[in-house]
Formats: sequence, structure tokens, C-alpha cells
Amino acid sequence: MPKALIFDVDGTLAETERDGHRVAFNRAFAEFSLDWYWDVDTYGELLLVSGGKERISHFMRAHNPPTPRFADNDAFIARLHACKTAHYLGIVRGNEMPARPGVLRLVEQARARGVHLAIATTTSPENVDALLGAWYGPQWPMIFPVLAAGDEVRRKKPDPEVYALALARLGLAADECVAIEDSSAGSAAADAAGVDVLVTRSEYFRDQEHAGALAVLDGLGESDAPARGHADGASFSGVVTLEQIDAWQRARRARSPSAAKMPDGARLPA
Ligand code: XBP
Ligand code: MG
Repeated sequence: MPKALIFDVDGTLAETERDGHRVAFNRAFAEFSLDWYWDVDTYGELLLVSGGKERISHFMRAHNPPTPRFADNDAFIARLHACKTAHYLGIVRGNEMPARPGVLRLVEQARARGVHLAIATTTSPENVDALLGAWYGPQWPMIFPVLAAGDEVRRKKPDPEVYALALARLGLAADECVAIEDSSAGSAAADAAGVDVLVTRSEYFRDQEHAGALAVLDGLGESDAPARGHADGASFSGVVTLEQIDAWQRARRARSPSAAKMPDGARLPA
């Protein structure tokens, strides 16, 4: 049984990208009087770049949009991203972004069974605070006492740094934990940190493959809406519970005892 579940946030806990982050970016562009607009498809392409500031920078290079001349591009991007984050906080605090099916159920089961809960995310701590605060109130850090987020690390997913930071704060070894992710950048980060990863693909990443995952599913499932996907080369339809996760981990270790994962390239932040 894993001693901790390490949850990604965007796309995993909730479908925050299309109607949350993307809308916030566009509101910030309008507030800055930029003639920029990220439609759903363009955002899907840009989402392959982890990190909002990095995404803006990539967009400027790749799409060469009309941009005012700034002496300091990084300072402009930082100001624009701060404006985006303010809009995102408003969206989350206003609409209470719903948790994906099965997320609240699995969190409650982990709490009841004394399994630690942690967050490892590319987004900012304030965005996590708004999302989890909307669901659990201000006491959410009692439920997720470990948070590794955003600019706390120098290299974002798919680099394993954010997972190495979460593991260090948990005080657990990689093979004592299971990560839950929605994207290939996220599953690659967890895998590189030596953490078994369960993938619940989000809407933007429905078609991505994850060779090393414990299972690749369309969600965590509820009793009246089972998750579907595949695990260990077999199809799966059901509800993801701690017992199911434990069974997948045991099956993996039975198949290849040496597969007790060691982090490759996992680095603690300096
Ligand atoms: C997904 C990301 C983040 C969000 C936007 O994070 O790549 O950049 O898209 O948030 P996760 P910021 O690791 O939770 O899937 O603008 O705050 O970066
Ligand atoms: Mg994600």
C-alpha cells in the first residue's frame, strides 16, 4: 500500500485549463491591450509548454504576435503572468472549479487510511490555495500538508525536480509513493523521480501515451461512472481505490522485482 499519494493539480484534480487558465490568459491579454487571443486549439498546442510564463515566452517566439517594445521582456512577461494569475484566482474563487470524478472520494479514502497526501504542480501555490480552498476551506493544508509548486523549482515538468521536492518534504522514498497525473510531461516527471504514476488523462491530453504508467485511464471513476482505460496490458473498467492502486504496484513488482524504481535524474533543488 503506498504511504503517500502525490497529486498533480491542473487537469488531474480538476479540468482547469480550457475554462480556467486559458480564459485567465485571454483576460490578461485584453487588460494589457494586447491583440492576442488563445482559442481552445491554440491553447492545446501551447499547453505542451509547462509553466504560464514559459508558455507566454514560447508564444512570443513561435507566433511572433504584435508586441509592444519592452526593454525587459522577462519583466513584461512576469507582469502579464501576474495579471493572468489574478484573473485565474477570480475564476476559481467565483465558480468553484469542480473536482474531477473520483478525486474527492480517493482523497477521503486516503485520509481515512492514514495515507499521506501531497501536491506536485507546475502552477503557483496561490492557485493551489484557491482551488483546494474552494473545496476544503482554509484548512486544506491539513489535508495536503505537502505542497511543491510552480517557481519553487528551477526546472518544471517533465523535469523530476518538483517530485523530488515533494518527496523530500514528505520524507518518503520514491517507491513508497504513487503519483497521479494527467499529461505526458507530468507522468515523465514522476517517472524520472522514480515514483510509480497513475495517469488519468485530461481533456487536452486524451491521446497521449504513457509507456511506464501503472494504468492509463480516463479518470478515477465513481461507482455510477466507472473509469475506463488500461493497466498491465489489460483493459480496465472500474473505480480506482487504494486497494486497486496497491494491486497494480504489486503486479508490477512481481513482474520485475528489479523494477523497484530508483530515481533517474531526480535532483533535489539546490
Ligand atoms: C499545468 C501547467 C501550469 C498551468 C498554468 O500544471 O503547466 O503552467 O497550465 O499555471 P500541472 P501557471 O503541473 O498542475 O499540470 O500559469 O500558474 O503556470
Ligand atoms: Mg497536469
